[in-house]
Parts: sequence; structure tokens; C-alpha cells
Amino acid sequence: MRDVVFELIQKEYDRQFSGAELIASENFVSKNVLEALGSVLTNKYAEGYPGKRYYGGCEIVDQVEQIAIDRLKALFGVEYANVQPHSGAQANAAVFLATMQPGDKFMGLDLSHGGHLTHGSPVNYSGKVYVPVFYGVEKETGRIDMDKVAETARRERPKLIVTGASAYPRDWDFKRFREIADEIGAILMADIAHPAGLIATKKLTDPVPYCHIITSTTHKTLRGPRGGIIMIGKDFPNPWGRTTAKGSPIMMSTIINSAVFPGFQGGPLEHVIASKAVAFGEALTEQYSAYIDQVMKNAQAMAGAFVAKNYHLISEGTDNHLMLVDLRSKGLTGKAAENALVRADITINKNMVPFDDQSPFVTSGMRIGTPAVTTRGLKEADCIQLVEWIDHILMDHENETKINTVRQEVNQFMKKFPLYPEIG
Ligand code: DSN
Repeated sequence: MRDVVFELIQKEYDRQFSGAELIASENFVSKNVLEALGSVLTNKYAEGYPGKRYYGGCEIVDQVEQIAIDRLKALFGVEYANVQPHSGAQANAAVFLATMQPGDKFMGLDLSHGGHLTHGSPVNYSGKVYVPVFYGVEKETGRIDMDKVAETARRERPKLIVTGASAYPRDWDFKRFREIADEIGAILMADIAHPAGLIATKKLTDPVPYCHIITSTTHKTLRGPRGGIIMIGKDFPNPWGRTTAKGSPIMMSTIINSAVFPGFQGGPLEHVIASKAVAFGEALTEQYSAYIDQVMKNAQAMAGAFVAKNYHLISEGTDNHLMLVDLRSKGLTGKAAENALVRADITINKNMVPFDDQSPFVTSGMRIGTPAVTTRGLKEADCIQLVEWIDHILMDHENETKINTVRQEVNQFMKKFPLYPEIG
């Protein structure tokens, strides 16, 4: 008898196929990425790194992991890459372990202003083991004021400054962040989990020349399997004067490698690493660069359509693949919006907006992103049609008849955009 889990997988496929996926951190991987992920490589233990493993039989996975490393280095133009972190959170944890001692101070973007759980939230290890201080966005502009970042850094003198966000629609001034970090002798890290694909294809400011260390996930705009990565643009000796037994300085890449394994993780997930390698190969193509162009055009089209309907967008728009809509002027909470839209098979997530007066379970905003619908093949006009449906529902969000009608229209519409036809 077939396991019930496979019935659920089929149901999830149906859900993904028939709905409009607007969660900014989600995407649809290619069939090749999916195949590598579901491969026999999951059977192999390979603690260590290519050429230096603690298990026999690693000749093949060594080659797979080396391909992933080499492709990632080429994609971002970096000297060092570690492809083993199981997730973005693990990648960040490894960098923290490598650069700080428990109780050390670091600085990140406030979670309620668009930051990330691992950038110092009190409910996360980052806020429990280390001492976080925060910078935020301005109430009037929704943007980070770099003079205020400098002021906070000078006052607090964190050991590590973290840039990056999960709900910030604007580009980052990495050059200015580096000047601030240098002034106080801090290490600068960029968590590019969200815009990684836009950075790899040079559509946004490149952190590589400015940030000492870069982390990312692989499954958002990068369109690979769920996972994490760590990179260093130009490797450098550790700033604490640690030396090898022979007296030579230990390079930062060595410290990061040890922090990932054995510091934070055990055996690497070689099936995921193979899948990352396939995704990085895809991201090196012209087609991927054209895809990212379309992601950005679709985000611009949606942002424009929301503004035309008098929605308040934090920072009045977007530079990247996502937008944050403040629903307060429409008399709605994020929770009510998410619930109504999900019933119409339009998937978004409720999200805190800066200076929110609602709890994180309710929120005053919704976050919308275009990476997944763009992979399905939607163009600007299609995205504007999605905004029409979203507005139609939100303006009468308890009207079940309306929600049902829109759901049928969305399901019919999404049939035009294939998703693994060979599987479905
Ligand atoms: N949960 C991810 C997101 O949705 O942005 C961040 O980890």
C-alpha cells in the first residue's frame, strides 16, 4: 500500500500548481534541482570537507561538493565558499560562532523593521547567547538612515555588524557600512538570503567588495534547494592574532570551516549540496539573469498597481523582489488579509511593518514577492491582474461568495503556467 505521505505530497503539488504563490521567500526549483535532491546521495556520511573526510567512500561526493563550491565562487566572484550549512539560520550561527564569544555585542536590523530572527531576536539563540543592539528604518521614509547607524555603532561598539533583512524592499549601502565597521574595528557581515539572486546577477549593490563575510540561503531568489551558504570575497587573516602551531596566521576561511563543521554541524547533506550545485549551474546562465530581470519588473508592476489603488507601501516602493504593504490605512490587519487571500489561493504572509502597533501574530502589514510567480511565467500584466484580485478581496474580506469566485478565477488563470507538467 502506498504511504499516505505520498498522497499528501500530491495534494501539496496540487496546491502549489493551482494557487498564486506570492510569499517573497519561496520559489519553484527546476526538475533537475529536484532530482538531485531526491537522489542516493542522501545515503552517504561525509563529515569533513572534500579531500579531508572522516569516512571512507567519499570519492564521488567530494567531486559533487567541489563542483558546488567552484560554481558558487564563480557566481559571486568570491575566493572562499562553504556549501555545507543546512540553512540560512545555521550559516549565520556558524559565522557568529567564528567571530564572537558568548556575551559579545553585535548589531543588526530590528526584526520589527524588516530584520531577521537570527539577527538578535530575544527568542532566538542570537539574542540569547550574544548581546544584540539594533538599528532601524525611519518612520517617514521606511529607509535606513546611515548617519544613525554610524551613531549607534560608535556608541555601542559591536564586534560584528550584520546587514541584510527579510522584509526590506530597498538596496543596501554596503560601502558606508564598511566605513562604519572599520571606524570601530568591527567585522561586517551581509546576510543576502533574500536578494542573493539579484546580487549574483549584478542588479543590486554587490556586498563582496565591502563585507568581510557573506551568508545566504539558497532557496529564495537563488532558486535552489532549501539550504545555506557562507562566502568570503577576499580571504584574510583572523583579526585576533590566532596562529597555527608553526606560527602562521589562521585565515578566516579556516575558522569559518571549523565553525560549520565540527563547530555547529555534523555530516553534510550531500544530496542537498548536489542540488545546490545544479542550482548554482543554472544561476550562471543568461536565462537566469533574464529571469531575475523579470522578477524585478514584476515587482515594479505590482508596487505601481498597489500605489495606484492607494495602498501604502513601506518606503513607497521597491528596489528588489518584494514589497511591504502597510494595511492600516485600509483598516485591515495582516492576519485578516492573509486569511482572506489564502482562501482565494493567493498566498502571501502577514508581516510586521515598522512601528507596528499590532502583535507579530496579527501585524499591520503583508509582504509580497514575485520570485515564485515569475518562475511560473507570469509577466507584468499578469501581476497587475493579481493586484486586482487582491484588492477585490481585501476591500470585502469577509465576503465568502467573492472569495470563492476569485479562487475559481485564480485556479483557472494559473493553469496557463506550467509547474512540473511531467510530475503533475
Ligand atoms: N522565513 C524567511 C522569510 O520568509 O523571509 C526568513 O528566514
